[in-house]
Amino acid sequence: MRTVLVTGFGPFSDHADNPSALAVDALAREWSAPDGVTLVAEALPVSFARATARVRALVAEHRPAVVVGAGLAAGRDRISLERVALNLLDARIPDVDGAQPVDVPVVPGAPLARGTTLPVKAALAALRDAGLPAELSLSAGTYVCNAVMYAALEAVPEGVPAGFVHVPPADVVPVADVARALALVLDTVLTTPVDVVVPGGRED
Ligand code: PCA
Repeated sequence: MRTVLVTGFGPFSDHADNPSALAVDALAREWSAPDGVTLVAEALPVSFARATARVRALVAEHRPAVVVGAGLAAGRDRISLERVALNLLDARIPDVDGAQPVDVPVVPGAPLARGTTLPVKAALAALRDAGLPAELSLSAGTYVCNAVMYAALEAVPEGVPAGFVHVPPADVVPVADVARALALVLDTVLTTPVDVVVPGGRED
């Protein structure tokens, strides 16, 4: 049995209903996992300390074959497949525990960046083929989502794909579409563990 770990995030700031947790709930109800695959889905607290500890504990407990995190990016209008987690925290607002780290690393002494190990270009093609608004993103930011992506990439053994998906507010992309996108990301990584090599760079 292979386990797939998918996390969302609970409420924070003025986002009482975090669409990432709602989409992960919908995924857990609706995704038909391939034979031999089980899904572990959980909403994490928007707390630097507790969310990173929890994702590490979930990886240690379940030894997942795939890890996909999801979180809200309120300013984006597309489902964003994150390419890079930074070993840098710079919180614009305090987390739900009141912590507001500024210019400190997620993991002291560790490399500045870790790249996703999800096949994000293959996943992007699958999302676009399904008519979903999607893009690659070069940074998961410097808040709790980035910390969780960095921690997950550090926690998994070599060869276990892990990464992060940022999702727009529910009035921009409906939760059902986000759930469908997460299912497509999982289906892609389970069938295409090595990414396709197609240009993904942009003129920003
Ligand atoms: N979005 C925030 C933290 C939790 C969430 O859903 C972020 O992008 O860091």
